[in-house]
Amino acid sequence: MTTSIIPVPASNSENAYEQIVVERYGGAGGAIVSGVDLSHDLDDAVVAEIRRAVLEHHVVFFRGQSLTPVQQVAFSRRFGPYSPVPFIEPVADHPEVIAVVRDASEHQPFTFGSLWHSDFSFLEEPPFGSVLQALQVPPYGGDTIWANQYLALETLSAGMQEMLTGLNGVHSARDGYGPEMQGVHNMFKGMSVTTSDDALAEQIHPVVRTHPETGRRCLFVNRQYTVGIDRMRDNESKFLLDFLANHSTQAAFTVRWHWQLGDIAFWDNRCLQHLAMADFVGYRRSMIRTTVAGDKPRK
Ligand SMILES: O=C(O)CCC(=O)C(=O)O
Repeated sequence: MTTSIIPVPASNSENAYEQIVVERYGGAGGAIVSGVDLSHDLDDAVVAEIRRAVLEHHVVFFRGQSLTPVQQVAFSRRFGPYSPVPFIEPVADHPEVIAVVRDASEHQPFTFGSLWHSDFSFLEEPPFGSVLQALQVPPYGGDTIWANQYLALETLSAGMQEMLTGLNGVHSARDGYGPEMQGVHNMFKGMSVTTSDDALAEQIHPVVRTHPETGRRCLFVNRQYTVGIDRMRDNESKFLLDFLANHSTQAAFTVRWHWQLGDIAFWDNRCLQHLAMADFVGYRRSMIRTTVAGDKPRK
């Protein structure tokens, strides 16, 4: 028997926010945070409440911020050191910032990040957070969608959860940044990506991880970077990973954001997957991303 899908209440009045305004946005996660100007140096108390909002809601949205790259780096660093972003050329003069751009001339039905993933889960220490700011948005489309991986785990049967708890996933960048993918990246006109044999390396992470800050358990596999299950045959891995990929990204677990200029999303990669929609042919979409370091996933 599976349990029913009941989104977890995100916060309660005993823990009201005092420094910022936090309004729940989606049923499966997401909150809009207001009452704060991220271009300023933030008090520790404000930073602590933003972190709390991220932990409670998994992804938070700030409207109308318009940060410079330097300000975005300063904001990100309040939540931890910079996480390396191999293969992607950073923005000139801003080594901690990458551009996520789709040019108006690109007509392919996919874009950077359009397969479900948790950012760079192939690293030994995958990032905690990503901060994405909209610099140029299409008149329609171009949304980002996140899927709540606490719900993905909690809605599986006890038997399936028990089996998954004993398993480890094999993560690799090979299908994203292996040399044979260079042709695909060359289609992304506004980005400079260099594929390499380094992408063939593998990392083992638990299929079910315990979030280091909330202590809650969630699924930690994704379509883009989880290439196998440790100690399983290929056909067994594929069967299980296909099931988990479909289960973990079902609509009931998702929250979707339609971008406006100056919006910022700050999300927790440890308990979310996400993807970008490529449904705005003929228009340019331009974002900048900073990435906050995380730690080695543990059971
Ligand atoms: O452009 C987006 O909406 C998301 C980009 C993405 O997937 C990423 O930065 O990891």
